[in-house]
Amino acid sequence: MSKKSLSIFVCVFAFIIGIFGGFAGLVYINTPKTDVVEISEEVFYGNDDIVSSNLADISNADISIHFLELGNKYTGDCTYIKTETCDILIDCGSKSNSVAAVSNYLNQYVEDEKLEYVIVTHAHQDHYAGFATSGKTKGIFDLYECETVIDFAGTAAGKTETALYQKYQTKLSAEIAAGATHYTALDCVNGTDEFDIGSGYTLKILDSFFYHTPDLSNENNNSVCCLITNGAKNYLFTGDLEADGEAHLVTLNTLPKVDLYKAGHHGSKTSSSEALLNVIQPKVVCVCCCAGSSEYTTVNANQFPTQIFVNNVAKWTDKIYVTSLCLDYKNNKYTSFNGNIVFMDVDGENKLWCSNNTTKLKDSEWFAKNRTWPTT
Ligand SMILES: [Ca+2]
Ligand SMILES: [Zn+2]
Repeated sequence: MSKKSLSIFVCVFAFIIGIFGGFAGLVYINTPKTDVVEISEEVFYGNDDIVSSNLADISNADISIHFLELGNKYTGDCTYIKTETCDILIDCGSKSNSVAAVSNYLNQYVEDEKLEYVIVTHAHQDHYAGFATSGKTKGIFDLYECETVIDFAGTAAGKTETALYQKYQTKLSAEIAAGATHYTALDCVNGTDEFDIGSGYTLKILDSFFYHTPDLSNENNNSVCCLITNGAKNYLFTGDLEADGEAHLVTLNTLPKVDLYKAGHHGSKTSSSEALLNVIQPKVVCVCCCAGSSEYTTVNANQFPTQIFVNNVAKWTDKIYVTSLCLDYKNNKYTSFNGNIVFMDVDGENKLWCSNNTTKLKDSEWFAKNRTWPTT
């Protein structure tokens, strides 16, 4: 064989192997394992079944709540909420380069380049990087007119000297100079804490101990917490609030049972405590994370969503959904878990649409390999 035909042969061979390997990989990722964990139905609390929905329902929904994938392997939060009159954004992580994924998504729904409400829960990169850009990198404040911005009342020690925080303040100041109304969460609880967001819904900024006395050692506890409610339906967002903050939250506020709870702190073992869950008794729980990632720990059970989180939530619901899945952190491989998760109220009915699938966490292949469902 000549050198040329040998190299053509090698190329073609490599191409076929590549196609075959890719196909085998896809089949591997998509094939459900047969040893799915058996679940005893009496574990559950008689939640209404959520109706799986289709994309068209989003435009008919009174409210839609979207938990977004962030375009990289890093865990972070970004929640977009749409009513008939308002576009609301709670956080924009995980990194400044997530803004591309987030804005591509938002632009499908935001018709006037205006976000009526923006909430920045706390000064951690995985929540506010998308607001804290500089130079040519456009952030949320550059791309959208943000009408009302509500952010954290305080930060941990030393935070205000960091470069990211200063970028955030620069962008926020510019947005305020351009006409935005700005409140800290403490301003809200001392003044106006309820905002009419249309479709009969109210955004209520909840009271939290750490607005008044910032947690100087744990930034997560400085999270802005809010409830979206129309009296019948309730949706709770607590940022990365930790168990001690949750204990204060339930004493400072009269919390209702909730239809939807954004898992605190990405499904960490230090949030979604019994004290909170016993009060809110969630029907559906959405986790913003890249599941099974070693970003924060190599201890499997403590990787988001953690085993302790599963144990705590399982008492109330098996309807747990997760945005993204980490395949290989070191080699930058990640994919969708449920994908972009959209929870909706359509004429009083809770509906769910996900860009990848609506498989419950406990029925997933990842769960069978990495978590167990409690049996009592
Ligand atoms: Ca708007
Ligand atoms: Zn976080």
